[in-house]
Parts: sequence; C-alpha cells; structure tokens
Amino acid sequence: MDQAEVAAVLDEIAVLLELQDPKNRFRPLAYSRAARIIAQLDTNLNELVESGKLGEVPGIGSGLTEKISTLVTTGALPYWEELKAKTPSGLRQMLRLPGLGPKKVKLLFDELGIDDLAKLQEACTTDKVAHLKGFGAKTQAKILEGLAFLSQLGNRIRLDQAQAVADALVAGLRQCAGILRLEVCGSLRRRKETINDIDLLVSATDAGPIMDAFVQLPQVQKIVGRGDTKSSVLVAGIDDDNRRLAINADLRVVTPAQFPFALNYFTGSKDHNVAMRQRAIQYGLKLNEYELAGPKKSIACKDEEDIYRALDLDYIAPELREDRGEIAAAAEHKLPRLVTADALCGVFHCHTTWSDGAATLEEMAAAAKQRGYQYLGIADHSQSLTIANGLTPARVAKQQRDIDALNAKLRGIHLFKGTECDILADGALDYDDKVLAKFDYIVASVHSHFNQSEEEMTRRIVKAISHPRVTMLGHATGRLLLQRDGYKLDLEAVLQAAREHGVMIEINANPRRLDLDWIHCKRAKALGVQLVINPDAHSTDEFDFTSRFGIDVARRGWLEKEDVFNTRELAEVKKALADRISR
Ligand code: DGT
Ligand code: CA
Ligand code: ZN
Repeated sequence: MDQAEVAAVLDEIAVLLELQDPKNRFRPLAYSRAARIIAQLDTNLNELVESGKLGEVPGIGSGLTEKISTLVTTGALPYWEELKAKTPSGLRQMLRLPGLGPKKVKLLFDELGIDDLAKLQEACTTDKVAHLKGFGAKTQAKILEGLAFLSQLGNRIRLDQAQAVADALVAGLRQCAGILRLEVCGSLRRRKETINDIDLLVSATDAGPIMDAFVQLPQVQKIVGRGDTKSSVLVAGIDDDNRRLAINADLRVVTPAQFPFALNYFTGSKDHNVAMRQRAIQYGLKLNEYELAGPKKSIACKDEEDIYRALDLDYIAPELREDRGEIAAAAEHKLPRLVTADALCGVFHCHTTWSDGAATLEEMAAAAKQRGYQYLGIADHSQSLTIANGLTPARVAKQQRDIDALNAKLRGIHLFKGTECDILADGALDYDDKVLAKFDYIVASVHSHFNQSEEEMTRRIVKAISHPRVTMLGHATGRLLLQRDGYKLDLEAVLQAAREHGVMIEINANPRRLDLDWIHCKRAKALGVQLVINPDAHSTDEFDFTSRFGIDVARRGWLEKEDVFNTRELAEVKKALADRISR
C-alpha cells in the first residue's frame, strides 16, 4: 500500500472507532492525526518502514507503527477488518447527511436500530426520529432533505476524481501489447461534471489478453464481470478528503472496423445517440455501436468525423452531445467554434497567503506566467470573512502597495488589484465605496446566509451586482457538487440583472463547484452576458482548474472565445476594466 492509501485507511479507522464509541474522542483523534501525518510525509513511507524508523516520526506511537507497517508490507490489517465487520456499513453512509455526526448516528442505531439509509427514511417519515433525545422536528426535516439529496446522487463521483482513476487505468492498459486504439468514452469524454462509471474502449484483433490484463490491474478491487468483449470492475480511488471512493469501470474491446461506431455510441449521451439514429433512418441507414449500414452494404468509417459526414453533419465535439440542438446546428453548419484552453490569457479569481491561499503573491505571479498568462487578478477575501483571514481596509492598502511594487519589478505578467468581496446578507458589499474605488476590479460572492428565501437571495445578489464597481459575480449559485445544492435563487433574474449592469458571470473552475452550471452558460450567452473562467485558486497547482474543468464547462455551454472575457489580451482587458470604472 502506498502513502495515500495508508492515510485513507487510518482515516477510515478513525471514523469506525467514533461510530463504535462516540464518547471516546481520543483514539479516533490519534488515528486521524496519524492519517494527516502520513499523507504529508516528505520521506518515502516504504523506506521508513524498512529502516525501522517510522516510530521516530512525531505523533506515530508504537501501536500505530505496528499497524502502519503491516498495511505497507501486506496491504491488509486485521484490526481494520474487524472494525469494519463490527460496524454496519449503513452507519457510515448516514454520516454523509448534514447534521449527523457519529454521536447521533450511534444513538439512532442504539435507540431505534437504524443501520441504513432506508430505515432512517422510514423512521423519519413515521416521525420517530423527532422524538429522540437531541433530535427534534427540525433535525428530522433536515435529515429527510439530506436523504432526498443523497438518493439523487447515487454512486456518482466528481469529474476530477473520475479523471484521476481513469488516467491510472489507461496508463495500466497501455502497458498491454495488442492495443490499436484506446479511448475513454461516456460522460467522462463529454466532460460532464459528475460521473457514474468509466467507459473504456479499445480496438484490437485479440480481446482475450487485454481483458485479462484489465481485470488484473492493481486498482481493481472487485471483478464484476469478465466477458469476451466486455468486462466490468470496481476500482478504488482516494478522494481529496482522504476518503476511499469506489467507481465502476467497463472495458469493451472491438475490432478496428467497429471502433469509430463504438466510440460514438459509448460516448453518448443516450439522447444524442437516439437523435443520431433517427437521422440515420431518414437517410435510409441503420446506425448502432457496430456499424452504419444501408440495405445492401455498410459504410466504412475510419473515425467519428466520417460518421457525422455520412449523415451530412459537421463534426460535433463530445462536450456538445447532449441533444440540446447540436444535431440541427451541425446540419446547418452553425455549431459554435468552441473555446479552447490555449485561448486563455489570464484569470481573475485567485487567493494568496494574504487571505486563505497557500502561495504568496510572488509565487502566484510566477506560476501564472509559467502557464503563459499575460495577467493575473488577485482577489483575496474581504474583511467579513474572518475564517478565511479576509483583508481589512488597512491590509488592502498594504497588499496593493506590494502589488504595485511587484508590477514594477515583474516582466511578462501583470497583476490586477482585485478582491473577492463578500455580498452581505442585505446585498451590500463588504467594503465602503472609498475602499471599493481602489480596486481594478471586483468579484462579488456569497459566502454566508445560504438559507435565505429565493426572493431574499435573488434581491440580495441583484442589489450587489447593480453596484457600479462590481465586475463579476463569483460562483453564482454556491453549489458544492455532490455535497450541497446551490442556494435558492431566481437565476434568470440574476442573469437579466447582469446583462442590464454589464456584469460578468464567473464559471468557477474548481471541480468541487463548476458553477455556473454549463446548462446556464448557454442562456447567459443568449442574453449577451459575458462569462469569465476563474480557477478560484488557493495554491499554484489550482491554476490548472481553469484550463481543464473550467474550459470543459464553457465548451459544454456552447461558448466561443468571444464569450469568455479572459481570452482577451492584456491591453484590451486593461482598457475594458478602466472603461468600466470611469462610466
Ligand atoms: P454516466 O451516468 O456518468 O455513466 O453517463 P454515461 O453517459 O457515461 O452513461 P453510461 O455509462 O450508462 O453509458 C455510456 C454511453 O453508452 C451513453 O452515454 C450512451 C450509450 N448508451 C448506454 N445505454 C444506452 C441505451 O440504452 N441507448 C442508447 N442509444 N445509448 C446507450
Ligand atoms: Ca459512464
Ligand atoms: Zn468564494
């Protein structure tokens, strides 16, 4: 087991221990602390174990040393297995509900015998949970809300997490002889923000050895099915909270002649496929995952372009294949020329050590320059957000002096002085107008009072973006993918207001958010609202969110280069921001 896997197991043990005995806080804490220490080790864990020096690491006592060594050397741990066997797996799922910690979960189990989500649902709807000590009607309602949210998630995981798993599988498969072509299909290829399972497609003349190699990949936890042309496995991954996650992966092996058709079919979406098949029927043809065929013979296609061409369609990028008008647009040669990552010239929503970022101004500037950006907007948090070390007006002044000094020194990158300014509960901004006037631009965002009514929230955001200094609205709906729905909001009214006041809407490229959702990008564009793709970077690595996941959303939302503000060159951006301020 490697470092990250060991850390994940230790974290899991901490949770299991808490569920066993919520009153004993000490032991779980020791395990979660150890998980953090192991995850952050700069020395190789294997070597530490081999040299017998693991016990010297502060925070790792003798009991932990023994268990970690066992995990590293054998990949298993009886203690962990015992704990798992003793704890109904449903209890851990219950922990995913907001407001339910180990203590409450244990109480539900001890008092009402609830050990899975179905029983919890039943107990809530029959009003049993409300009468439990420490619960009440409000908590019960909240649990029901959480259950509804969870049931709609199913087994989905985030795009970035699925991508990491898929990358590892693809790297493993590539070692295998006999693979002619290899593509990731499905929702992952369409760059959907969450993924249910990974669809891999290979062309080869002999499927057997490839199937064997696939089901034996080290990531495979369980073989769900092994067939001649299709195999399914359960793959383990690790999410960024250090928890283990599982996702299904299917591999299909087809012949080289079938490959383009299979690629098209398994890329989907299902609705796009249905529309394509209907189009084929209009041409007197049959289209499926193996071929495009007329009554007498089949039409050879060497790639997907050929399939679309045979149906008099322009090539449709995978991101657009959602049956939202792309086939009609392709027939009329009216598909958008989708924006690409290399068109980006800079970004505007980034944090530094001045607030809750991990990198200094200088490090962020260097990293932006390294990515070929011409400019970087610094938007640290504003004063109310004390948990994120938001800047007081005095610190704003100081930071701006530092930025001026850096701009005088740096070559090839320009720093803009911005802020991610909180939108307060009543729609006011988090600085007075005198302070606001000092910024080159302002990202306005909601970080508090998520529970307002739709009316209140809409009024609040509309008021904020009608402030003449606001340049863009940050993470418009506040959703956290698979964790939290966005706040209640009349988005159409917000988009209308954005148009009226010439305010841009951010596509937040953080893969936990991806907010504005792609569905609404198309609408924003139709209204003539400009979009801007921001990484919301809290470290230098996170710049890459923009070129990856942010661009994915923009492309799924039919956006072209002109629709995205940060594809403009520095001089143009300087002018646009200055014009806005002087109106
Ligand atoms: P997900 O839920 O994130 O896995 O989304 P997809 O799109 O990857 O869906 P999946 O894995 O069920 O199937 C992969 C593709 O295979 C899907 O996008 C289209 C195609 N497909 C699957 N089932 C059907 C079907 O019943 N009819 C048609 N026309 N296509 C299908
Ligand atoms: Ca899939
Ligand atoms: Zn924010």
